[in-house]
Amino acid sequence: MQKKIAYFLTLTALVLALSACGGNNKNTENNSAPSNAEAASQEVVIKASSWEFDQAEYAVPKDTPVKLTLENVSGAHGIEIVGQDIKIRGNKSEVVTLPAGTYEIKCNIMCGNGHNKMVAKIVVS
Ligand SMILES: [Cu+2]
Repeated sequence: MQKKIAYFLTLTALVLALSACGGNNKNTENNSAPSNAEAASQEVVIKASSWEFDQAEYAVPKDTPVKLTLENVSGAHGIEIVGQDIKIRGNKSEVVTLPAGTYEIKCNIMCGNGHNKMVAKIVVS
């Protein structure tokens, strides 16, 4: 249930971000759901091809909203940040904020022979 709500909020934030034409300055002072869609300080692009990611490790600043973009160079792939309930499928972006640590990412779309080899790390510090 919690996951569905989080997913819905993310989706809503994305739709708002896409449809915002500058006039929507709604300040969400809601402690439980910080609006971080507009505050991403940087973008981290993860390029996926069959069957590997373009880097073994991706560096991300801790506790900072970062726009995570998945780019499929060849094949159809997704990413899942293990233990963080963050999933991106296809050529999409998501703003994420991660606490310090090292996280495993893996492809979450069954993409063929090398699917199981599609792993990398996100190092948050
Ligand atoms: Cu895969």
